[in-house]
Amino acid sequence: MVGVIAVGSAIAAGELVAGFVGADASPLIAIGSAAINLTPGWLKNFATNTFGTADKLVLLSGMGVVLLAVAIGSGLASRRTATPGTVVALVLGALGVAAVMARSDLGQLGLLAPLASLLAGVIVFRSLHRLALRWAAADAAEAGSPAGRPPAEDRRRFLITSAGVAVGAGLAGFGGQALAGTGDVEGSRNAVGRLVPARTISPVTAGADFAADGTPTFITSNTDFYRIDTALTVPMLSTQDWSLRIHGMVDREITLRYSDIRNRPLVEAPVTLTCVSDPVGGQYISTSNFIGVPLRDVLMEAGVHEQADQLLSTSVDGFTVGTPVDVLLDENRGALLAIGMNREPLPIEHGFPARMVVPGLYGYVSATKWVTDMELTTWDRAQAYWVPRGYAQQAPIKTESRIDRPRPSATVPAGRVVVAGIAWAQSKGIAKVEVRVDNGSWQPAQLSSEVSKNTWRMWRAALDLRPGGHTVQARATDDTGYTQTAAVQGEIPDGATGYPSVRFTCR
Ligand SMILES: Nc1nc2c(c(=O)[nH]1)N[C@H]1C(S)=C(S)[C@@H](COP(=O)(O)O)O[C@H]1N2
Ligand SMILES: [Mo]
Repeated sequence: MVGVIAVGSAIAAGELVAGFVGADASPLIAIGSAAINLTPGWLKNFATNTFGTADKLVLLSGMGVVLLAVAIGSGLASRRTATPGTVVALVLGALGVAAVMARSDLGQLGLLAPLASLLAGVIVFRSLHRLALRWAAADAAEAGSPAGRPPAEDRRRFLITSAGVAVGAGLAGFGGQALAGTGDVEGSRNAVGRLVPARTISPVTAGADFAADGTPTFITSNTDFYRIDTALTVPMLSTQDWSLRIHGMVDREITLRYSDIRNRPLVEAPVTLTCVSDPVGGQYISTSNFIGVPLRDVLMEAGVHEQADQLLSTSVDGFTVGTPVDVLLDENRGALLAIGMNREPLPIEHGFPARMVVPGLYGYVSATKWVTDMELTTWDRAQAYWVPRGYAQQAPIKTESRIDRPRPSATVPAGRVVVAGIAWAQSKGIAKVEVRVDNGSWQPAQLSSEVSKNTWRMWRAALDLRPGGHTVQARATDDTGYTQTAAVQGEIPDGATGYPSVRFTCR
């Protein structure tokens, strides 16, 4: 019990001080983030594929279980003297200090949180331990000689102090969470208001989806948009605090404030974002009407040197992305420094106040959220976050398709069966989708109207099927004439391939 209360107090003290000096200074969160950054690529991939977007909850729960076990263990090991528990409290505290120090986005004040945590852990453990020993000694004395001091008093003191510390820790922890809350950033986001574009590129037309036949809606709502990032807690950055520095191989370094972006004529364009970790048939793909300013214009203002071939962008939490400069400067590509999705300011978890959006490139090489720094450099001089973790340095989105209906293992009436899904080849465009049943011959599917080469396209095909089990497959062909490969490949290093395949039953 002493061990558990001490560890709880240490965490609570860290949270409370982090509430004042910045949520990211929380030693618990810093250790969790360090764990994410140290996780090898294959394991991180396993975690996202197994737990999806709940992977962070799983990590935090796992940390909780480990901490509880360590707390109980060090309490049990300290039956005689307080030394083992004190050592554990010091080691845990030092881990917190090291994890917070390793963060590049925190000032020196940030260290106060893990230091408070370390002190609280050691002090609470030693104080409660002393009271517990006194009670145990009084107990033993009473057993030995009836004339001894009554143990009831020592027991009462220990229990009351423990309860007081536990309640205090609880209040401190929740207080810290409330202080660090989203309040001011949510307010900053509300203050931006609705974003109205001066120009809409490729407006979404009717007939762009076959939602009635089971495809997603053409535009994904902001709440349904898939989310992938390494951030254990969402970075909280107000428009006031945000700025973007563009430097490196440029003629003139520039720093943009939020108003510098907001006050320009904004452009809006639908773009389908895709994650490299999307398995065949997966859900890490969504489409939004992104609003912002052309990234090309911003880079031209800085004057990009001829030799610069990589843009290394960094988010406020230190995550980095490497993007080919020629793609960003290509007028036809439409790369955006985006501040909005579907006419709203970016949701905080999707990069508020500003992020990059580059059609045709997987998210990890293009879509930096909470972006605050852009350095013009070269491919051989800098490696972005995922590259040393086994992913390709350059990763254009592959031409792929997905079957949305029927669902795997579904049972549908025999006869006319409508198969429907999506296909994508951002920046190239979808020319054709074909389906086949039970390895039969490929037959063309009907395509929805094309909105943009940078978005997904929906397809459907009506089949005539006899009762029994069937397997349907699909394949897409893009506007360059390339047909998606049947070769099965995993997500690492540059995106999964293989025909999507759904097995179902007709009755
Ligand atoms: N700051 C930051 N930006 C990031 C990431 C990240 O981990 N941190 N992940 C990238 C990846 S892998 C993808 S697929 C997209 C996902 O963007 P979304 O969460 O808005 O869908 O964001 C990209 N931008
Ligand atoms: Mo991704």
